[in-house]
Amino acid sequence: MIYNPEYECMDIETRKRLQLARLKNLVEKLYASVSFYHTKMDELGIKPQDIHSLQDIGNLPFTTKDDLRETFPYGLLACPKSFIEEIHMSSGTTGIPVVDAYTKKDIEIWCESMARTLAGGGCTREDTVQNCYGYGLFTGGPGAHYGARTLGANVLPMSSGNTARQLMVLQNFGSTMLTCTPSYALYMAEEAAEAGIDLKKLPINKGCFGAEPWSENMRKEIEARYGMKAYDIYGLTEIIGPGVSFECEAQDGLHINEDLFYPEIIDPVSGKQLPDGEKGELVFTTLTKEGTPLIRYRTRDITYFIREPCSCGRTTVRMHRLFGRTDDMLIIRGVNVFPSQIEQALIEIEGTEPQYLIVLNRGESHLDEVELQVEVKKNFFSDETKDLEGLRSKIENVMKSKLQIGIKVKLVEPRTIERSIGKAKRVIDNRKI
Ligand code: DLL
Repeated sequence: MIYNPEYECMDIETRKRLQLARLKNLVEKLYASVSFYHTKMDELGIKPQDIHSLQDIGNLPFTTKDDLRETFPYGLLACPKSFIEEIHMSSGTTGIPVVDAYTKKDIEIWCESMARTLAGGGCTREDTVQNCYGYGLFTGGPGAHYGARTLGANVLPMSSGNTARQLMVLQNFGSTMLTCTPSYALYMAEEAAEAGIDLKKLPINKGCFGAEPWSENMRKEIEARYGMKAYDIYGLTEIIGPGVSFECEAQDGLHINEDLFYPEIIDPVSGKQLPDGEKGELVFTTLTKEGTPLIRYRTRDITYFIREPCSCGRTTVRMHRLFGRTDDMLIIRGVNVFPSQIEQALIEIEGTEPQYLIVLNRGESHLDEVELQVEVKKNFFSDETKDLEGLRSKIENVMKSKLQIGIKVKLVEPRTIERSIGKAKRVIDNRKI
């Protein structure tokens, strides 16, 4: 279902005109009201009236995570503080967290963008949404909640964790849609199997998963275990939370709500815009926000744009599911490695689960050493050491050929890698650099 065909299926030229009008408005407002942007634009010698076309956005300054941290918590507020009705914060795994402050209108924008998102995954007012994203400062729980309410669906505000209770609710409340991180969806499925619950026999038939990297293999695994369609959804606290982009029934790229969040792809080193189809860093300008609007925010997420028409009828640009982050990129003995590449390589190896942990150490020779812990499928975990040894060296060979570096593989028993109820932790970096 398309929640808002007027905007989602808008003629492309009409949308461009709308984006330009919104951009001009935003730049004028921020130049006048936020000293951070006023100073940055002055430094670059650009005035609001210099924006004549969408291409001119390339002359505007970027905003970075460091800028947000330096102005923490209210430095980028573009309205009186009394207009703020809700505040959210990133999980802030490193350093000071980033803040999104929402006015009434911002919450409405969030409701709209999340209604589009859940509708993309097939949600209607007939659905019962079991929402197991965390509620609180994290945007996942409240975002999915707002979207489900806007669609008129029934929402179960579970939050994350307490898996036994999640399964009890799943069995008894007729939940038809699941919203949580993909790793938690898999964990719940494992617990269900352990408890003898056949998820495929329950009404649950679709889910919207995001907030962390996941692979096609994880999608297949979730779809098979639940008997459902699993959709990728993307967003970040700084821009609105979840609701920035989402998959439709075609499951072929994520539609960006580009009338609300203007996207660009840039070369992360030179900062230059890249042509469609080229992989680079995703950048967003929030076109309609009031509380903490951002110009050209560098997400550090890596993807490329797909402009070909989509079979669903939406005309919005799509982004390929994320390839990783510029800052999650590991540099191992000088080679750039993304955890997602390791995951992608693992899926091709029979006998392994998509559960892994990358442990980095700097050895006595001062060389980086990588240990990849991989869970072996239950039925593969035998006492035959030679079978396991064969699997281990196969994984090492595949990694060597895909990543161009040698890594040590350690096979671990099923369900020994710690599961998370929120975002999964895939890397432990013990290197002291
Ligand atoms: O994770 C918002 C969200 C909640 C998105 C629920 C989807 C579902 P943050 O905590 O600010 O916000 O983290 C944002 O998470 O820049 C990406 O690196 C990563 N991320 C989000 N969605 C995906 C996804 C929420 N579908 C950061 N695939 C982003 C891969 C994702 N990574």
